[in-house]
Amino acid sequence: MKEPELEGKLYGVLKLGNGQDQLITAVTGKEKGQSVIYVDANNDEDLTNDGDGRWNGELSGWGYRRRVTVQVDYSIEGENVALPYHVYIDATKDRPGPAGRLKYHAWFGHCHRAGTVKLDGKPYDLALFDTNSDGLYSDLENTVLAIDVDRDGFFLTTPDSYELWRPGELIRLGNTTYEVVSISPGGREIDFSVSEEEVPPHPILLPSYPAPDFRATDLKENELFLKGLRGNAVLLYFWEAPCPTCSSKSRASQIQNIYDRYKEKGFIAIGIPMNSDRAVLESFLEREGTTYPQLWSEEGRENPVAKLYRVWSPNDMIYLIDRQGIIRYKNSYHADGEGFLHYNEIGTEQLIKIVEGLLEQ
Ligand SMILES: [Ca+2]
Ligand SMILES: [Ca+2]
Ligand SMILES: [Ca+2]
Repeated sequence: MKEPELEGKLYGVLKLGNGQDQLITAVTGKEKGQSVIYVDANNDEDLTNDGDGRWNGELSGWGYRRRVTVQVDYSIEGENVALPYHVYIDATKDRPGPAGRLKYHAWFGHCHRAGTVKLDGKPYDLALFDTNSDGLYSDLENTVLAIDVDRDGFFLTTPDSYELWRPGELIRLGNTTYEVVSISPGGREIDFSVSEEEVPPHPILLPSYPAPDFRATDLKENELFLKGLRGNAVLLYFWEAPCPTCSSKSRASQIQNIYDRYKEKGFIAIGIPMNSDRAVLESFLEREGTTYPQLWSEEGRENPVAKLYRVWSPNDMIYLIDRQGIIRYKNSYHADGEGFLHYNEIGTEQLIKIVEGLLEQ
């Protein structure tokens, strides 16, 4: 291994792909007093011929990031083939280097496995994301699929996107439901079969689209039917009760204040707690003094209404639905300069303004 001259060298390896050489070496240390990292991106056992060692990203003050495209070996029909693969290596600023603090991952938004597939008689752009960063796409339980369903040239990759399929989800396009049968390790080939099971297409969970209907039972055994609430402005709040000893006033109780203020004018709030422990939830609600309906499912984070709205973790997602059943607001995600998704926080004042706007309609 040919190496650059560095002070205080620390080594790391990335294990990627399934080919001849699955280990890609990286070395960090100091060069003229600066922290650097050299990655053997072309995997030729020479750390000096892959460009300079500069970190090329900052992590909002606390760390460094190196974006690098490495050549990963894959075994394809008995032959070794190197394919490009994006890797992100992060390190904390105070102690850049391995010792458990150097972390690498594939970046969700940038993937080197994109192509076209013909499904339901039409060509679609498709991309694969390797969510466990091992360079392999064949482990279906760790591979997410994106299809440019609306053909606008972009993959919408928010977690609730209608253009994204999580592992095991059936794919509905046009009149056909598909199932992913297999993906080659390098992600260049994907086999679909037509499923006998029929599923509806993913709902478009964006403002100006209809809110998906559901029928569910609340903690007091009342049945709630979203369609039956037409004529009212409805707030849906996906959440999970925190520890019973937390002290600050919760978002759940802020929503209670809005509910108290506007319920006579046709405003309804519905909580969708993703707790699996009913006692924890009920004692929290009692302490916070909330009275608006809270749906209850023993399935916790697998709550069917949360699944319908593609809420995968209790992230304080709020939807505001107008009197006609149309989504008018959601505190969705935004992408930062690096393309990473962040959740948009909404203040109570802003929520009130939106509610008032909906009630005037
Ligand atoms: Ca090299
Ligand atoms: Ca994988
Ligand atoms: Ca699209």
